[in-house]
Amino acid sequence: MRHRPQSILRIALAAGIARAALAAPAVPAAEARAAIAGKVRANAGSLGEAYVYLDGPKILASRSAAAEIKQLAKQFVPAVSVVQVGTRVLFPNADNVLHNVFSRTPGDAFALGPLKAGDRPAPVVLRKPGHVEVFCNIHPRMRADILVVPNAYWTRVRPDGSFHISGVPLGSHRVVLWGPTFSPMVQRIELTSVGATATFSLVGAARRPHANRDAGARESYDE
Ligand SMILES: [Cu+2]
Repeated sequence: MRHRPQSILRIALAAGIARAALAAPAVPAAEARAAIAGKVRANAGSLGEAYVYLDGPKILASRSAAAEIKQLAKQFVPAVSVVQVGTRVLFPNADNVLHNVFSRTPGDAFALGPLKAGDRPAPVVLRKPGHVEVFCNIHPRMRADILVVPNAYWTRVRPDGSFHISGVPLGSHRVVLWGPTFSPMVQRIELTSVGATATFSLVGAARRPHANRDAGARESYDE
């Protein structure tokens, strides 16, 4: 039985590998994370509504994630929303007049058709990250801005210009500053275990005029 010692060796090796596998933790160690802190400089009182998010891989929102933008007093309420990709967005008509809600934003376009007072149309699922512009076919002044973010790493900038996103995996990230009234700004940061800082300046930045429904100005995003 010339091959027997080899078999024993193989078994021993296999046992060794099995032991090594058993010794390894069954669950990989938690991914190292840290916080991104930052500041948006703006002229006093001019910051308005602003958000910071991390551009990167799409992570769908949980199935239960939902947001509501109602039609009330011939306006969309709220006028600005941030939702994670995959979120169901409801557009109930809380007015006594007819509305007709639609978006032509590529990748997230929809048309709900005529909505009577009290109608609650089926939710719209927004699948493409970016800035989605929503209008009403009947009332040209009605407008809603939705920022569809690719993942859960986003926050609203505080009135003093500071922001903080915690629990972010270490590595290189594209930090985006977005608001409905200015062009988005992007900054790349390297997040280490001690954290990272991102600073944006809106001082002197051009205000973005609100596009009407035909202009459809739009940013591009990596996917
Ligand atoms: Cu309307």
